Amino acid sequence: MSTIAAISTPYGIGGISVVRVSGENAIKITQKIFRAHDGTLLENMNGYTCKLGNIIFENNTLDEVIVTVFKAPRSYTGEDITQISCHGSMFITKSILRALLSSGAVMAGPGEFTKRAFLNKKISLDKAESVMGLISSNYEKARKINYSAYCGFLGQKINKIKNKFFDILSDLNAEIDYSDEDVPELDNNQLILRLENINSELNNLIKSYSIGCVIKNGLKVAILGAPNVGKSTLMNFLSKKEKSIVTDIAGTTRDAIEESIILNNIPIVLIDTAGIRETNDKIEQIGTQKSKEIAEISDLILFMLDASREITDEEIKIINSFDKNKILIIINKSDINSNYNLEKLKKLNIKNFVLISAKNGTGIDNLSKKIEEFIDFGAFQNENLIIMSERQYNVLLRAQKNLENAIDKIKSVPRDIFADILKESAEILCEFSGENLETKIVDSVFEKFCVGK
Ligand SMILES: Nc1nc2c(ncn2[C@@H]2O[C@H](COP(=O)(O)OP(=O)(O)OP(=O)(O)O)[C@@H](O)[C@H]2O)c(=O)[nH]1
Ligand SMILES: [Mg+2]
Repeated sequence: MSTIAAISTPYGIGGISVVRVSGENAIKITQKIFRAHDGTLLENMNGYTCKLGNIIFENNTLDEVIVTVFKAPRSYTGEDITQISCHGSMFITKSILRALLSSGAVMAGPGEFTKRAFLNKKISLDKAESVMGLISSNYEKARKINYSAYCGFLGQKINKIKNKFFDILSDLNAEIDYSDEDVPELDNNQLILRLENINSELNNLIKSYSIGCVIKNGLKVAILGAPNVGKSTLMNFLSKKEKSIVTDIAGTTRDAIEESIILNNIPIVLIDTAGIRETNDKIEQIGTQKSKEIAEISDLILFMLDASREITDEEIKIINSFDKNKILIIINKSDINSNYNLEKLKKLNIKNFVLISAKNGTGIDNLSKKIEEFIDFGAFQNENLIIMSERQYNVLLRAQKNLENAIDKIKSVPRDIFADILKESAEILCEFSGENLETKIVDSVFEKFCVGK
């Protein structure tokens, strides 16, 4: 395999930058451009040690650096690695990379270091995916879940499920192989119970993906309502920015305005929309239509009413046109006189109401509590077992489908065929950690990584 090199730190100015080299000739290639101050040759260094020296290329001393050496197989990739820590100027860092490429290294592709770690069996594919998740974690919950996956909790859970499959398969094989002898036949109901138990464990993991998606991409929350109820005021309060224009003129917001926020450790993509109403204004008509479309694709609709007046028939009609399971009614302007008619609101058949003042922040704690309840984090107390990757989710779905097929057929097919179907489920589960996977699927995982990781 070729020897690869890439800049592993972010593009920009920093205290230091790191250029990483991995492969059979990593030490030889780095040596071509490095002179240690004490004359030590890199090949004579032990793994996990470093030397101070100069990078010299085409008779030009580029920088004073520290080179750290890792020797195969005790390195991130499992290959020989050198890491050059230089002064953190983009010009210096790029010059060192160029010197390495001129000396025999090739430019690393996205995620190629981690891909080599996987191919050299240093890490499983699910762990590699968690590395990517860790790098992109930008708040505590995401870090925690990705770190659990990185520590292997998910992988261990999958192994436990796989072992349950293998136990059943070995009992089935004993029954098939010794059918003429005194081995008692397995009771179908007992078998079904054992398989249902596996199915429920798979199901918990599969269900956790909805939370995983929220953690990864944020919950899409649209603020909807009639003009002038205070939607943009709420957007600005929650985003702590003057993101949307606020005026007392109905129809101020004409287009959807989006902002990512973290509310009580919940990542949210908040969308302020144009007030919905029947109007002859062409721009407002388009805005109203757009608001309705956004409502359709959002995970949660915050439908805002004005506490100083009764709900209108038009508002009732709009609320009734949406999926009620994803509506939270916000009654805004609680700081002024409340004239909303609770009896009328109760008839809407929506369980969740929150009284707030977007202007002074009253009730916002309650609002974030309601959003948390909506996501139902409580159902997934075990943060070590949340699926964040679409690939892993699809592996689990396929394994489950196969298992359900096996349960369906338990009484109608011969035992050896039944055992084959079950074996297939176990084999599908092996893909979770990357065993038995086609190269193109492995490649597609690493293509999403950044270069240098
Ligand atoms: N008293 C009080 N006034 C509020 C509150 N929230 C918003 N307002 C006022 O209501 C008016 C309309 O606020 P906006 O946030 O622009 O309302 P909107 O729903 O975005 O309106 P459109 O963009 O026209 O659909 C402004 O004068 C706000 O200052 C509140 O909680 N209390
Ligand atoms: Mg507005």
